[in-house]
Amino acid sequence: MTPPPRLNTLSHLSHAAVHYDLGGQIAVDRCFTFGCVEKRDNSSDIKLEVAKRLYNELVEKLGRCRAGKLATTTPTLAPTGPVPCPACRDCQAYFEHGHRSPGIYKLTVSLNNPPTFDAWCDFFGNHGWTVIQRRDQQKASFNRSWQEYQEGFGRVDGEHWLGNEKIHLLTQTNQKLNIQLVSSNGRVREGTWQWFIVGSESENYKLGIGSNGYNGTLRDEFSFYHHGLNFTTYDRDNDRLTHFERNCAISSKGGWWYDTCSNVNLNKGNGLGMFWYVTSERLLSSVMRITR
Ligand SMILES: [Ca+2]
Repeated sequence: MTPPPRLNTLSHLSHAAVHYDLGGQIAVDRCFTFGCVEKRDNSSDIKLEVAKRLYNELVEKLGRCRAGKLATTTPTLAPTGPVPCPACRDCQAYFEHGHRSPGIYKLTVSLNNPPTFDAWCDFFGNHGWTVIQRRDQQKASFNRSWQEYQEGFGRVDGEHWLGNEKIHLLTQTNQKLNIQLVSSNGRVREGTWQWFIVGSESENYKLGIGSNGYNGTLRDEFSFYHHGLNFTTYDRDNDRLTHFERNCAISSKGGWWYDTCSNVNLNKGNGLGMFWYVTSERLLSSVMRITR
């Protein structure tokens, strides 16, 4: 983790605010929150209840900022454990606030347009990972409409798709993607891509995934075959299968980034099974998760 910046003077608070907006670190979080009160306490969108709760503590912190005392201390994560994160944008931000227990966390991707939502966070490899897809029981249907894929479906503590709009918002900053698959013989395969982005709805939630720096035990069929493809559902055909206006999402019974159909499809309908080209074993579970 990059060491948090040191705050010597009040003039550094604006830099701290920018830093916080870009992902945040605990050392600047509190000073930023106080600055937020100063600048925006008449604004309707400020989370006043949070500001009030922290106010007294922040006054003391600001005093230390003014005195330059923060420069003489090393601002680090609290050694006693996780600290509250009222506006964490992703699971990596929770990691930076000391959280290490996998579970459901509330994410706020944008303060100005607050689509606050629940997501499952995993913590490993010095990162907090936001789960965007999980299948294990293969009981939840993934044969869903454009709107359902857009908004997300399922339970975040079970089988689910987080939602294309949320994934789009989360991938506005550079993201890594990790996929883990478990086969019926118990074999675990995984892979991590260093660049992953999902476009906006007007771009048909187009997939961007880079092969550079890929590492894992899965053959990288995902970036090789699926990079640059639009998302398709049974009611929104954006695939490259044009013959007789056929739709890959209908034949595969699930929404995905289809070409003329797929070498990788983790949303394939129940009964058809999740699919990863050249992996002949039956796949029992999958999880897709992202981090900064
Ligand atoms: Ca088609």
